[in-house]
Amino acid sequence: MTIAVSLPAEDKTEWWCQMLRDLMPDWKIEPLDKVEDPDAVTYTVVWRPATGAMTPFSNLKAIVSLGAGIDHVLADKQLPQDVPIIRTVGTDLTQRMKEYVALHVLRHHREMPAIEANQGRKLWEQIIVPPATQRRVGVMGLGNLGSAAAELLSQIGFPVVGWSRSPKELQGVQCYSGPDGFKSFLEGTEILVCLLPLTDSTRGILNADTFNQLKRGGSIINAARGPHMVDSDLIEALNSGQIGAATLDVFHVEPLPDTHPFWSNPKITVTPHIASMIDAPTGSKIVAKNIRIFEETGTVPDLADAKRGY
Ligand code: NDP
Ligand code: OXD
Repeated sequence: MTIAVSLPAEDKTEWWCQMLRDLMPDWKIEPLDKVEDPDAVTYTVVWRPATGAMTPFSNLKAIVSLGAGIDHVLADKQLPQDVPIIRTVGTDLTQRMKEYVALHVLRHHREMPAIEANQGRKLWEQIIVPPATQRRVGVMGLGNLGSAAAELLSQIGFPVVGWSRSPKELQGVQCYSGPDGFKSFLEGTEILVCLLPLTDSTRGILNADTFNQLKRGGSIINAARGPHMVDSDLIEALNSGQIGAATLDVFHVEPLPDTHPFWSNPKITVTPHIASMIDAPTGSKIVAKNIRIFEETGTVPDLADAKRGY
């Protein structure tokens, strides 16, 4: 009974191994690249595993994604087929994302990027913004994270619209769904927040066509995945003024290469994929609980649907 753990950084892998060993003393917990007996591995716990990392394990019962998204697991073209994938989610993850979204929506709403730039020029310009009640915010994705963020924004006072694949009802949020609802969702939206999973249907969804349907001068917050964004379309929309500013937490390549134009664009705020990270002390408890339940019942509530892609 071995659990193989893999994160891109060795020290992080060791940190998670240690936390899981404390919680699961009956299990052998090993870094994935140091596994002694591949046939004994029944679970892997991974964040961005290397291609083919899981092929040696012929007795896998489930793969645990150290995060809400499973795109980083599905990206492995040699992934063993039909092995269930368990997401790692929970109240900490949702709370952190709510904080990030509220912070950046309010930052754009209150024109903080312009005010901060003015400080550098010692410029006393009183920028008067409308109250939140007159600024429509759109949230793409109404799952664990999007629905919690949308409800919080509504409580702050914004008129909030949300968009998901299937129809939803959320307190204080006008909900749209599917490709048919996309146009109405975007129309009149001034601050667009992306909290979609990365799938074949959502890749590149933050593009010129989407930007052109927003209210001119609006803002984009992408806290989902880098490949949702067509980078060149964003730069063009910022140059033309169709988009006023953007906050980006996720990128096609992470860490964002230092030659990437986003770093130096004054209209873009870059954050290093920290909107909502699961830390080992909290996350290991969720992982241990999920593995225990999966062992007992063969399923868990946080099972992803690999065919759907999230
Ligand atoms: P969920 O799976 O709980 O929710 C996904 C939502 O997206 C659902 O509402 C779903 O619709 C909707 N959706 C999926 N496909 C489409 C589509 N084609 N059109 C319209 N709506 C669609 O995900 P989470 O809320 O837990 O997480 C969302 C994403 O956030 C993760 O996949 C991850 O990429 C990202 N993330 C980023 C973090 C960061 O730190 N930057 C931290 C954690 C997550 P329906 O409800 O109908 O199924
Ligand atoms: C996640 C993330 O998917 O941190 O949980 O990006």
